Amino acid sequence: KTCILIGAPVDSGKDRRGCLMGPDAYRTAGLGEALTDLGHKLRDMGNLTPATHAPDLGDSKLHRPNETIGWTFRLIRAAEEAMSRGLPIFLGGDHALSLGSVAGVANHAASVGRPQFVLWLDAHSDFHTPETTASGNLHGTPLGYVTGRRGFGGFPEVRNPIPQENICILGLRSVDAAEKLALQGTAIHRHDMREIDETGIARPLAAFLQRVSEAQGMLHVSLDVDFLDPMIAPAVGTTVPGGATIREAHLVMEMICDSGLMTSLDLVELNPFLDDRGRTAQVMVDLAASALGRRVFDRPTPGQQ
Ligand code: DIR
Ligand code: MN
Ligand code: MN
Ligand code: MN
Repeated sequence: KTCILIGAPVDSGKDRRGCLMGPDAYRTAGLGEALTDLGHKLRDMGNLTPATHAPDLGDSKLHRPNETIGWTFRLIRAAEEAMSRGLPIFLGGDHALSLGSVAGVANHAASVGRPQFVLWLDAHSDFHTPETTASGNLHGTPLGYVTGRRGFGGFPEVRNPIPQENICILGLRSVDAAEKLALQGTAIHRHDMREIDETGIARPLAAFLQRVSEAQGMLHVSLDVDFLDPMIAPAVGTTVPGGATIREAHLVMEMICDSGLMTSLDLVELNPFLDDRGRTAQVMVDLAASALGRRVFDRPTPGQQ
């Protein structure tokens, strides 16, 4: 595959600063070398900047909405362009980058006549709108945006909303009341940590990958650092205890790789300012490598053939 690294140092999606250093931390941790070692071709587009936007004057309940709008315009275009040339890996940056990355890849999927699916690996459901968010942090809104929820005035129009049933969220353990209420009325597949404890993480994931495969869909994977347990991934502003273990996370990535379905990837919410000698950046790089072919021995995934 040709992997296209797209640095997206988005830091406007929440008030705690530091995610802007994420793209360079992934490069420093050896993401490019890991991918070329696996036999992939590599293109690094460097770090993007947001499209021209109005200044944020601090007069909104939202945190830096105009800068996030600028990023969304820029990233939609970057995603559309990259999809025709390879497999884009969006190096965040906070999760607000996914308003643009997901909307952009969905436009490409529509242009080639294939359905777009999204796997969301996150402690949070990120299903707010600018109207329902309590924190004012737009990193809590990308799934609301890309499914076509109302309330995103000033943002680019979502030309190809992701159908609810094409979305699967794994790892949930912090869902705000307004999100819970809104999610209850949807067909979004959502699996909380209790379910993962009870059934294992492979079961809901295999079922989802099966649906993507049957529909011959494109698959965007959005990996939020806080999907992982804070013990193994401390470098994120919104840690929630009780997250995925290192082995659960690698299994997810290895199953994604075996499926052959992934067409784009976000690595988001890494805040290198909070890291411990680069270990979280390294875990994220290793997970990306698993998703793109690194393994100990080849074997069929149990339950899939
Ligand atoms: C919270 C945090 N639900 C909010 N969201 C995060 O601000 O809306 N998403 N951290 O990953
Ligand atoms: Mn998130
Ligand atoms: Mn999260
Ligand atoms: Mn499901």
